[in-house]
Amino acid sequence: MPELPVRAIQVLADAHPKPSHLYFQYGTAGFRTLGSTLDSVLFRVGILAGLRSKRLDGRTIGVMVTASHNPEQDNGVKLVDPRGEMLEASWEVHATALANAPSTDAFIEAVSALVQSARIDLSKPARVVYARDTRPSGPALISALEDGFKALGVEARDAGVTTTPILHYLVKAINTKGTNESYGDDSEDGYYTKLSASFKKLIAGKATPDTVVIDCANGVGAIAAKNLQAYLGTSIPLVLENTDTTSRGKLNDSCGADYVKTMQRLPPNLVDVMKPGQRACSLDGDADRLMYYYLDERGQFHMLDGDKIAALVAAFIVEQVKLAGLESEIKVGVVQTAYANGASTKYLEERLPVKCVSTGVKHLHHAAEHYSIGVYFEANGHGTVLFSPATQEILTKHEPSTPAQSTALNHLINLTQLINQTVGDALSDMLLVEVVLAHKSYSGVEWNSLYADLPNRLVKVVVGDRNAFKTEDAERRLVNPPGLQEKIHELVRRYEGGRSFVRPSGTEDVVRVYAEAVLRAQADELAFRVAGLVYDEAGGDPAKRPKEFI
Ligand code: 16G
Ligand code: MG
Repeated sequence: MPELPVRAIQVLADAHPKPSHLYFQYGTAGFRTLGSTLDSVLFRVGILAGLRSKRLDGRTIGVMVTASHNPEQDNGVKLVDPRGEMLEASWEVHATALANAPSTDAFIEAVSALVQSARIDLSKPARVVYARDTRPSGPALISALEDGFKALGVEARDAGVTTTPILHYLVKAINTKGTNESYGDDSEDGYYTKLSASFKKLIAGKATPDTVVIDCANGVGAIAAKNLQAYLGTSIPLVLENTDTTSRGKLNDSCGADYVKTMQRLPPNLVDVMKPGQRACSLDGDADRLMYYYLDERGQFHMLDGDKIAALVAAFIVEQVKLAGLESEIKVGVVQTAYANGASTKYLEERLPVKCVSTGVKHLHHAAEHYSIGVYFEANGHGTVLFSPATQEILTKHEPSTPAQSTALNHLINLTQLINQTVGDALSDMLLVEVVLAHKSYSGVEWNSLYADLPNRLVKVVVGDRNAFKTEDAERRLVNPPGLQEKIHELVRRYEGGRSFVRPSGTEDVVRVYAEAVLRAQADELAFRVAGLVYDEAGGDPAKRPKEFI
């Protein structure tokens, strides 16, 4: 039985000491904080990823270095499991334990304990594929990660600077290579070819889509969008904006999907670019979120968020399943979180099964796996569509009995190729949206009118200890602090169409309050009043109480 290469780990670990005053937590988005503090974390993640691979018999694990939509000075790292999915939840605890061991000796002890408790066979190979986004802190963090690989003897493949969804694609493609479940060629070329070829098939015979403006958030999505554009050729005219990935301070600055969703307005530098009636979309800093919008004839901004994408896509898939004559065999369902606009939930529930789960991709993804075709989107624009293995088999084996059935069946098969089934993917989702719009002959206006969003408001409250807030029922009800939920409920009752919930953030040290109501002013008032309750309950200093917390 081989032993841990303690000496090699020791020497390299000493070169990446843990800052003594910091505590790191592997949360919904992996480790994420100021890039300059993450050196030891990256080294240790290198070792952790290797151990995870050994545990899974040498299957390839992914490591993505990114902080997504966060400001440029932040960075982060997350692990990707062999099927291209988020790291299994039980290993989040191991990640946190390894990251916080105070010294090299304590770290080696923690690694040994993990090897024992997870029964890791050290004689197995360790294989990892890794990538980073465009953040300036990326190269140094990657070299810390590579030291981790070196210490454990990991066979590591550098995927360079690329998007989070492409890294997930690579992981799945590598692990399914040569099997009958092969996901595609394990290269960026394989990814672009797969997306562009299926897109072209899906829009064949339809009018070429109008020009779409893509706000690339000055991030890695700009590089990927440019590559994709070359593969797409003339099938769809794209105009790429916010593509400056080299000037400091530009990443996610007044642009990108998160900016659009939270500010509910155009990125300022698109104001002069967009013409009335024109569609545009924003990617986030690692290109796994997508936010659509358009300006109407009067120049008014209209946002088409993750909920609107879910409504558009789910209705289209249901229609194609019916047309293919597969209604009784294939059940389509939708997964949302409590942040889904109430109007979207109502629209979807009238048409198909809808499930609400806790925030975070892993929860949505797992719930979506329970349907034959599971559509999941968070309101913030992260989402995808999962086709179960049984459904994929039905699609390949089904014998259509009419030309119309055959056409719909082919559309569904091509959708399984177009859609990134490992994780939300802004570029794949953008092409998916354009396919549906082309098939329905919808402009942004018709798409937007599927249902009218209820006015809503999201407020952050800074509290002493966000961990004092505990929720149940997919975060829709607070169980701690005791008595607070009753007070919220009492308030909500007074607002027409009122709904509000409170949950601790998984990525920031705050508590989030969401509220919606039939009228804009009422949604705002409800959000601020609930925020006031939270602030008072959490022991906020009365002198510092924000004045809008009525
Ligand atoms: C992370 C999650 C996203 C979630 C957000 C919530 C992943 C890959 N990303 O970005 O799904 O919506 O966190 O943030 O799981 P919050 O907990 O701060 O509200
Ligand atoms: Mg992201």
